[in-house]
Amino acid sequence: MPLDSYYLGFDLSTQQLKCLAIDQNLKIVHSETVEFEKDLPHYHTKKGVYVHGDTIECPVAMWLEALDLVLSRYQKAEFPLEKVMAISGSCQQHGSVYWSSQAESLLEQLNGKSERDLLHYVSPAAFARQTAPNWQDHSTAKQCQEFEQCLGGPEKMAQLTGSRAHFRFTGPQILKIAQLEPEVYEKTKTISLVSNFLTSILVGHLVELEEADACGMNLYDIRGRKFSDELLHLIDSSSKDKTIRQKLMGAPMKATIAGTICKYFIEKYGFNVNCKVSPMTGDNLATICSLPLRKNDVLVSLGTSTTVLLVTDKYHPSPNYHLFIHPTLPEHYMGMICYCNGSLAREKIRDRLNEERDDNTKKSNDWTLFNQAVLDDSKDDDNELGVYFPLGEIVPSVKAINKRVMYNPNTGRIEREVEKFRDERHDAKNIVESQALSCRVRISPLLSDSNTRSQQKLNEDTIVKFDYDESPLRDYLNKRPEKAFFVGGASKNDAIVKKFAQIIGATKGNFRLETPNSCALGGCYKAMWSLLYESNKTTAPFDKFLNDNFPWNVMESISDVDNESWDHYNSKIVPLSELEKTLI
Ligand code: XUL
Repeated sequence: MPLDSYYLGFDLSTQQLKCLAIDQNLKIVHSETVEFEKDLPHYHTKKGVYVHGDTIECPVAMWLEALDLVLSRYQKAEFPLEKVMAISGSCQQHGSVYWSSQAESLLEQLNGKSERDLLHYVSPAAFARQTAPNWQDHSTAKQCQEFEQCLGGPEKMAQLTGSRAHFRFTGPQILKIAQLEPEVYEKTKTISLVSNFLTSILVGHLVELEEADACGMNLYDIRGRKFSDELLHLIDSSSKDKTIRQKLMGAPMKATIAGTICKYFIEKYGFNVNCKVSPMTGDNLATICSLPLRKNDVLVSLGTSTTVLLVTDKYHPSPNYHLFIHPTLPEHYMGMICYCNGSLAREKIRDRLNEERDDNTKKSNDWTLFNQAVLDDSKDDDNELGVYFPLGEIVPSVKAINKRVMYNPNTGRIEREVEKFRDERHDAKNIVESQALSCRVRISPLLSDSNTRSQQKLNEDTIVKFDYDESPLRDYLNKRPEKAFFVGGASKNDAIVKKFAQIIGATKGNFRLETPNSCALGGCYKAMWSLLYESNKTTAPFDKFLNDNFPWNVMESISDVDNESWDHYNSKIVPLSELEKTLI
């Protein structure tokens, strides 16, 4: 590659289109963002979407305008777009675009013309529907039921497609459109996700779905690596599912390069004629490409909600989380666990502790008391456990509830429920412990065996149950992630992150970093590696390439590997399982 090569990563999310550029040393060199509500007010979206009751959608034309606008800002900044060697990116998952029969010929114009803008060439005639259902839509309860009934329940659904049926997933969304808008469905020649919509515009013709993102549809048989005949048939039984199969353009794309950028972008913005486009993927999938995550590594995002992403080669699906094919590592999957109760639940306890004080920390969002309590290792709470779900929880799937119990440390069995603990401060420690422990036991079935064994005397034959998994305690005692990466607001809190690190128990280190650009950056790295790999400039698989080239100095190495603490928390696995059983 020429020495000054650049790589672009898009992030087409709910509220904005970002475009990030890195150089060949993986350094971020430029960024431009178009905010939909502010920069494109004529679409009248609120936070990027239209909300009508449970139905949430976005105008597709807005994305086309945003693409021209973000690239014109690059041009205005005199960024050398002719030196961009490859492009990829991240798009909101699950959204779907309904193309008309004219789409292909209209896109074809992008291979010759560039005087007008994308909107002029493509919209509205290329679309059978002017809006795309958005991932926040929750209007498909009926269709989700039909999906799960078709296969025989949530477990069967998760087994086949990596997730149980979800309102936002594209299969139920397409079924809803086929049922409620039959004329639109009829007029639709091609259906794409947001990811292959953007790839198609950049290469100037319709391209197939990207395989990892296709796992967010409830339609893809992940192990068979093909669409499920039964589920396609459920959407469209008219011609033995042939029509829907054609609409989805046959099998998803597995290639690392989707094509070369089309003439429109070369002539209008000065892109290089050889600039390659690697398929865009979903935002969470792009996020794992933004960090040097390898098999058995885990990313914990401590935000309003807690999200855990991990790389695994074990296909162990559950109705409580998601598995997707990994976008860049063959034979690997990405696990995604989403919890509802993260920061807000912790803040409630922090505020209560502060209220007890009569100095000026009272209402100041001050974490001092909370953090002192979290790090208090006098172990005077070793027979206590609490779960704190002010909002209904996804994992475990239960209604809003707070529950505190005392258990017998010798057997792990619950002895009694209590209104309060002996000391209110114990709530701070217990909430962080039970949140982290919940992450730990849920990732466990997705991890390979490690060599560590518990030093404690525990009855390893005791059966523990978490959600749909029932297995002996022993299965949880020798599974540890290798590296753990902490991101999101609460990762800045030393006490919270330290406790999470102790309990999750990574064997090769804990890291913390700020990731304002993770989706777009994952796109940049995917673009760069795909091009180098395709052109034989590297033979390294994606994870090795990124580990070798990653700017590790952006990362803070936090708390050393702490085997003693990890072992200590093994004794709370049985009590947590027992406590969760009482919530259902
Ligand atoms: C993932 C999901 C969201 C959207 C947001 O399943 O629905 O993360 O992708 O962009």
